[in-house]
Amino acid sequence: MFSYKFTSQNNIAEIRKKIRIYGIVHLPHFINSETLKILNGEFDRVLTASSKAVFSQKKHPINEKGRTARFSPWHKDALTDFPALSNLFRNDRMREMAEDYFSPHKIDFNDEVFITHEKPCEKPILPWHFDRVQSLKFWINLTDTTKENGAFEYCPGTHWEGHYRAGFHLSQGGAVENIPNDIDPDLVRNPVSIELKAGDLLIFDPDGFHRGGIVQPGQERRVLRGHTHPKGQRRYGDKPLSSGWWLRSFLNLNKWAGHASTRILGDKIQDQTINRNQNKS
Ligand SMILES: O=C(O)CCC(=O)C(=O)O
Ligand SMILES: [Fe+2]
Repeated sequence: MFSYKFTSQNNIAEIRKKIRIYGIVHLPHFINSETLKILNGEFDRVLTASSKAVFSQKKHPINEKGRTARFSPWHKDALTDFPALSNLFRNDRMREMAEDYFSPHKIDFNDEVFITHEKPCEKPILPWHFDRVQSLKFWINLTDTTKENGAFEYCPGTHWEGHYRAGFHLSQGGAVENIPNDIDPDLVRNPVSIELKAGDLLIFDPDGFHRGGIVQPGQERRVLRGHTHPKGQRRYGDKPLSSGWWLRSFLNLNKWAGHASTRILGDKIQDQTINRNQNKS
């Protein structure tokens, strides 16, 4: 069994405390081996089969031979087409953890499940970043996963930095999509490569800095993750006259305030963190 300072018992108060401190919590043995077998079968089907509960099937954006799918466990066909996957991400215990974490704010509990199958590739699965859209993620590897399989990596404690970086950008009148989120490599602190047993549950705040590792020749990585969003939180588009739309307009005085609303940084030490759309590496 793998154990980390952010490993926890299945206890709501302890889970909340570990996510608050580290941005991440590890719950060993969340799924039994019988269910894992069924989930592995549904995993293969969800990437290719046609079902109205699956709303996207694509190549992985970076992992050249990798596949991805997006699935709604709440769609009316979900329970019939993918019963184990749907039941897993409709799980009441998971919901309790998510509600406790965001309380008193309302949530859209696992409104999307993102499924990825990564294959050997020289590039990391994803670069160091934090997510632009706010969420809490429930992550499960369907096979035992080590560094060789491209294990997920996370910098414990950096979720506070990502949280304030995102808030700063938005209050300066930037859009969610344009948040500079691919972290300057010099600013990555104390990364941990999170090796897991199949069926362990990882819950993380993606405001923390994270990336996917490198899948070595002859290896693969099979991942399920449920995305829980705070209800009504800004996404990529801003509707005309919404609060986000006003913040982005010239009426936002922060746009004119220069260094009255920022700290000064010399040109030679500037933060090199860039937005994903500008990242050509
Ligand atoms: O695939 C990975 O290891 C990184 C995943 C990631 O960036 C995310 O789930 O937000
Ligand atoms: Fe991410």
